[in-house]
Amino acid sequence: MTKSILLTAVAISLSLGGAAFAHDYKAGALKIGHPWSRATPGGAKVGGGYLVIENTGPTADKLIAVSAPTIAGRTEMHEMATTNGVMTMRPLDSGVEIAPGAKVEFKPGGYHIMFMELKQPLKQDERVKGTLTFEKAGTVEVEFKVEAVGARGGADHGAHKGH
Ligand SMILES: [Cu+2]
Repeated sequence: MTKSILLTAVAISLSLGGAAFAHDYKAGALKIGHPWSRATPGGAKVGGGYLVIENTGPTADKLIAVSAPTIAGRTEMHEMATTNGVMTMRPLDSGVEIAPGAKVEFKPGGYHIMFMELKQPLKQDERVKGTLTFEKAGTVEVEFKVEAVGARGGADHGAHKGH
């Protein structure tokens, strides 16, 4: 069953300049806050993507796909967790639900977006175009702001070396 989807993606404050500005998007009742990524070393084949999704509406929605074809051959959603002291990561194949009133954070060490098969290194201060697809809210175009290599640092992506 295909429904036509009314989508509103509103980019706010993108034109203010300066490195530290947050940027936000809207898709129906969903608020998408500050998509960002991290600069990658030259040979890296994967990069991370992070953002916050808040559901201000009365019904649940689900992030079912992310893509960024200009930089990545494919893009997945993953969950990072520590089990018995070992960092592991698993693909979130069925997507990530955002319950009514909930705020889901994609951040280093937790849920994250993985840009795989990188076509070029991600450079600090670049903006990377991506598309988020929600079950109900439809598709939303966003830009991931590339921050410094160690942004919100930590050894959180060590487990990705095996990708
Ligand atoms: Cu991952």
